[in-house]
Amino acid sequence: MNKFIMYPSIVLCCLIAAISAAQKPNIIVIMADDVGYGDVSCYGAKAVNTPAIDDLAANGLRFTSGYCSASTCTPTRYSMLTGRYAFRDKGTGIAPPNSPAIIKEGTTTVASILQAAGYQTAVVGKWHLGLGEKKNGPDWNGILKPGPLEIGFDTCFLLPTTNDRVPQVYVHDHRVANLDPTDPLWVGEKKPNDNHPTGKTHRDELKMDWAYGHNGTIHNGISRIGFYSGGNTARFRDEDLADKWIERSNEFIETNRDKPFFLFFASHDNHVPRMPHKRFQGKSELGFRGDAIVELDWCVGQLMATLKRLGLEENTLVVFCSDNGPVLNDGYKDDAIAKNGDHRAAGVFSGGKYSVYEGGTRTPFITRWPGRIEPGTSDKIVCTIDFAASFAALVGKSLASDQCVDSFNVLPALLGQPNASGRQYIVQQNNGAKGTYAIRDGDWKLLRHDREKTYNLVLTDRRKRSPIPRFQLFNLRDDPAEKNDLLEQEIEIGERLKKKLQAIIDAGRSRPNS
Ligand code: NG6
Ligand code: CA
Repeated sequence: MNKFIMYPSIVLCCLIAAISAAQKPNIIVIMADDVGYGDVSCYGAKAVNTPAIDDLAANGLRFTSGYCSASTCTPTRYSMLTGRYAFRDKGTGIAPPNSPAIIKEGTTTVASILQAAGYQTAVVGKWHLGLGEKKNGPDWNGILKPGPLEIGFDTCFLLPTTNDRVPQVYVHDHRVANLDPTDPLWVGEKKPNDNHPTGKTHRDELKMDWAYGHNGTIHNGISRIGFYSGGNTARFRDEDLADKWIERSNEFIETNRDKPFFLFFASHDNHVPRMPHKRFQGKSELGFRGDAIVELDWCVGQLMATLKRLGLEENTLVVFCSDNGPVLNDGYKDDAIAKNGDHRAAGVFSGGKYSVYEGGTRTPFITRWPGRIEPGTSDKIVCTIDFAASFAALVGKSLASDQCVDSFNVLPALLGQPNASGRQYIVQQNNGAKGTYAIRDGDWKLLRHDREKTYNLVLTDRRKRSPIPRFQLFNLRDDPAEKNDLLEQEIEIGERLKKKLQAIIDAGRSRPNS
């Protein structure tokens, strides 16, 4: 007897499974680097034009209260992947060149949740979450493990840290790509020998000078944080990064066009050193800082064109976000301040990168899914830390109470569903577990600086820190720029928020136990 007649229910089950697998939407998270609220034209920029990002917004949902969870890179990325506030865990601050893997092997992440739901998962671009065992750090000439593949990614193609840190090599899955074993790669904190040229000793030869820090090993005419030697066949040019990210992303998307996939596209634009490809140089009024945003926009356009070409647009949720707010001078003399004119990189907000004023974490945030997301604008509070719980809900997975403990399911808000509430509150932090926090609850915002002084203006040199009180209280509806401290007037609100923030810190979690 024909097997299909014998086991009709099995056949039916398989069919249903196949159909639902096909219907699971692909997910692409595009995370920009150091791009502020006002840095793209659909959020008000005039001196830089971003047609592809504007197109996402015109055909998707543009959030006016979209956040990343920290105002520096490593903690935002840590929280985005793990769904945990980075301040809960030591070692989550800006990672140095030889940082071991910060996220422990086997941790539940956005990637592992989607992988378990049948997705093919990839990260392409800037990693900055460390590689290798805690004890030894990255084994640059051997197997770079643990890394993304140990926390749910099927494949990765990475810039290991940020490009102002050594080394300038790609990591493909567990290895440095194109490494010649006869020319081993060495990475360290001190000069390998007295003759090693650095930004200090060979400053006149640099194609872009450093302003502070960034005066270690020179590669491609730019000196960096840290030192390295060898690995010459593996080294890339800064100008080619964006093209490489697109090439590898396109390959991944094409290979997996018939399966559900998750792509974390981690652009390096516009982090320093800003060195966009020649074809983007001079394409904004802001110098290389703006030109790098134009390069990012080109990448967004390329990804969208690939989806269109493969007929995947209707079945792909695209999320555009940033890892922290803007900074102008971040250690290189690239004229970002001189050419800024009246451009407001953080929009109407105060602060920027490194700060817990709104400019540090309130960033462009757009979701797009044709047919599922009604185009428009949303004022709901959403955060990159919510991807884990929200995408889990999207693919029908539930989270155990000890998984992704600060990630809220804001899927209805991300999809713009009527009556969706988004978050009621969000905790903001600057870097690692150092005690600089803010909590936004509705329209109220309390800032708490336990240790560090803050950076008041995006335009200032970040070394010029100005002291501010330990606590400040603002009403964001009336005072989005956080200029009018109401702590002394609104004593009850201030006390309530101080307690709420402390309770969230003490509880070790913030998603209610379900
Ligand atoms: C800082 C660097 C800055 C940048 C930042 C990380 C100096 C003086 N400053 O320590 O240039 O690299 O770290 O940026 O070295 S992030 O976006 O990756 O968090
Ligand atoms: Ca960043």
